Amino acid sequence: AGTSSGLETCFHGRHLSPQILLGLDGKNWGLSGYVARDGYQALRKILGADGGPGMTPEQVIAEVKLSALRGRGGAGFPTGLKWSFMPRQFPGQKYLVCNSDEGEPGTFKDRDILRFNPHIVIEGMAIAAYAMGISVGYNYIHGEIFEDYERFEEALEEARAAGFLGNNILGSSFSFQLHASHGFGAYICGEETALLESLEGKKGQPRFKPPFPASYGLYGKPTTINNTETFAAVPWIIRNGGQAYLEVGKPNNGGTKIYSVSGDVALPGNYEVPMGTPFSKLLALAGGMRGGRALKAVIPGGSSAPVLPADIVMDCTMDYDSIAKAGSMLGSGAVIVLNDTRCMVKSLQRLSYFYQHESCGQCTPCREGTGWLYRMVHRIENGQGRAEDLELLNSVSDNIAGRTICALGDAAAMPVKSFIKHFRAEFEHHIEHKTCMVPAYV
Ligand code: L3W
Ligand code: SF4
Repeated sequence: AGTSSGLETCFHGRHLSPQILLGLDGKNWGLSGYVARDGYQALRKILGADGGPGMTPEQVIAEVKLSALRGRGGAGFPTGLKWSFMPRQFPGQKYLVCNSDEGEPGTFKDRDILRFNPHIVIEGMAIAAYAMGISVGYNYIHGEIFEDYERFEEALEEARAAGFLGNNILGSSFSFQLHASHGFGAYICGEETALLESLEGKKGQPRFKPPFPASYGLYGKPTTINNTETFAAVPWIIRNGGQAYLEVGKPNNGGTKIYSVSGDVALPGNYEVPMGTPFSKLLALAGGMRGGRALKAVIPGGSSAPVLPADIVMDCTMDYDSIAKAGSMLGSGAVIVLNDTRCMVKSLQRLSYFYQHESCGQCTPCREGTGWLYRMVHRIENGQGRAEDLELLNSVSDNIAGRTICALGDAAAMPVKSFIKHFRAEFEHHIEHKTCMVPAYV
């Protein structure tokens, strides 16, 4: 195992130093390659299998807290804090779950981690399980990616055979059984409680929160769920210390982050850069604007994040706090770049179609509201808009946001409000002149 299959030809990871998450050059993804890159040293360290004193679970959590690692799935929740929610003395089964159900439009980072560096996720999960006293874990992998799923299964076999998973890991008293689970491709199964329902074999529909999974998770048991990229950051933190990871990034935003850069750039792909990297530098790394066109707007954190006009985003650094201050979200780190030929009405129409299609239909504001949003944007795009439509769009969005079981409702509403706020003239032109004001697509 390790260098088989033609998947490597798809590798498009580029990075500034240090590179922590994606593995070297997309080659030798297997155990030997990972071990040569210091793989499983962190697991040896915490278990004292490197000849050192080992680390207590509390010490592991303290390092993760110090690192300022924040959840890479979209919410940016502090990882060490989440781990400390897990009840230590719970008498029954507890679970660890990795959310690899990457479905956010524009996001394609987790599949590259699974494809090029699967053992880093396994090691990160084993360390997390040790820190929280968990003996069983699952990696829920998006249902529409097949080769990456099979590769992860292969990596699991390698890790079990080498004694990094299973009973009495590396001769210690710590045991951890890790399994892969293949999802079914629905976007909503990336929402953590819908994912749990799906993992239990039920229809993937979100649950009310609270209770949070930390107290009522898989099969009703305490469960910690983290994103793939979050787990992948953990081995480096344990090897090098939380302080070192923090210093790679900026205060409250530790380490590196993978940005999936897509749209009108010359070199779309995954870029791992330190937190706090200026947006302009990330854009340059992605080859700049394709064809030398002007930058019009950027969706900085996946389709759920509000759009930012060029002048605002060019002043941002790529981290949770800077993007939030600018009025958007870093989200999952999907950076969608739009040039000056992109029609913002058409762009919003595509996003709105996605959310009305992916709504699970459980709550009325989302089920009905996302359909309303799509139909209104569709009619504006098609020259049938009405003068009152923009206020109606804002009103429907306000009546969805904050009134639903899960964040999909907010995610559908936020882009609408931001597109109208920043590009109102384009919407008004469509309504008044029944045509588009921007030049043709390139
Ligand atoms: C215990 C408390 N646990 C919060 C836990 C909670 C969760 C995490 C964050 O949405 C966002 C959304 C999408 N006791 C707790 C607690 N927790 N308070 O902390 O929770 P929350 O509710 O802030 O976020 P969320 O529901 O996980 C995620 C955005 O991400 N997004 C979506 C991306 C989708 C993908 C994908 O394709 N898989 O990445 C992108 O921006 O809109 O805002 O674990 O349990 N008191
Ligand atoms: Fe389902 Fe939408 Fe309600 Fe989420 S907000 S539970 S996706 S209907």
